[in-house]
Amino acid sequence: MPADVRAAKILLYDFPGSICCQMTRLTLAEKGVSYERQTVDIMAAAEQFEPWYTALNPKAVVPTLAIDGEIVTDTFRIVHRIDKDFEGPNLIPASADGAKTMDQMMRDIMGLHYGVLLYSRRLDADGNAPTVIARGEFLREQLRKYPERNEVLNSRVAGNEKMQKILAEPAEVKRHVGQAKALVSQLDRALTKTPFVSADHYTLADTFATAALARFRLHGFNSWWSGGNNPNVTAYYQRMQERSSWSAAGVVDSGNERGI
Ligand SMILES: N[C@@H](CCC(=O)N[C@@H](CS)C(=O)NCC(=O)O)C(=O)O
Repeated sequence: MPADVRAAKILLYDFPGSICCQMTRLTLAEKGVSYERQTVDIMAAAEQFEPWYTALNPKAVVPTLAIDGEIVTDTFRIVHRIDKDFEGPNLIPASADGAKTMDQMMRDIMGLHYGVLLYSRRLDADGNAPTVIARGEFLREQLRKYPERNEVLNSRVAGNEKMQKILAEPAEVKRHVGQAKALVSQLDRALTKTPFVSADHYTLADTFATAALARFRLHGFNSWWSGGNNPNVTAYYQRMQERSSWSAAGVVDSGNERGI
């Protein structure tokens, strides 16, 4: 049963530069949903590990959406839920096949390793990423301070070590960057058929594609769709920037790369 848009209190636990939060804010904006935001500082203050937040989101990640107090986690589930529950334009292709293809495209976009894209551009002369090493130390320090948070912190330390391993291996870095570049070509091919990445109207996949392209641009990979490369994406990105949702959602594609 759709919630009453006017009556429901919608609260997004959010971090401005987070790609998943930008996907969610784009969905809320495209759907015309009014909502409040509460920033969870996932960087310096590491608020995602605080017990009040892990009680809402046991994986200690943003975003989390509260709909009249009901907690929804995981970006994929959150954006589908927003589309289902609220009035406004339908953000899913009408046909079952179209909806399936859209979901797959969203999973392809979500499956990229955005951390590798960021830090591969910032390796020192020895091939290390000082920020990633510092983050690992920070996480271990958090673990010493808050042993009761060990489950979630241990998995984050493991993720950090895995990223350090990937960054130390040029072939692995190349593979991950190549996957992101291939996704842009995939979007370009889709855009030869329809003006949006999954249908002839804006869908949830466009929220994912827009946030991903913005992230690639932020990291300096925008040559992938300029100078004649992937021209359909060039025009599409321009159109996405011109939509009111772009500024309403605060999409970040320039400035401080660490604000994510
Ligand atoms: N699968 C999760 C992933 C969410 C996620 O990784 N969020 C990042 C920000 S984009 C985060 O909160 N990171 C916190 C951290 O790394 O400690 C989802 O889709 O909600």
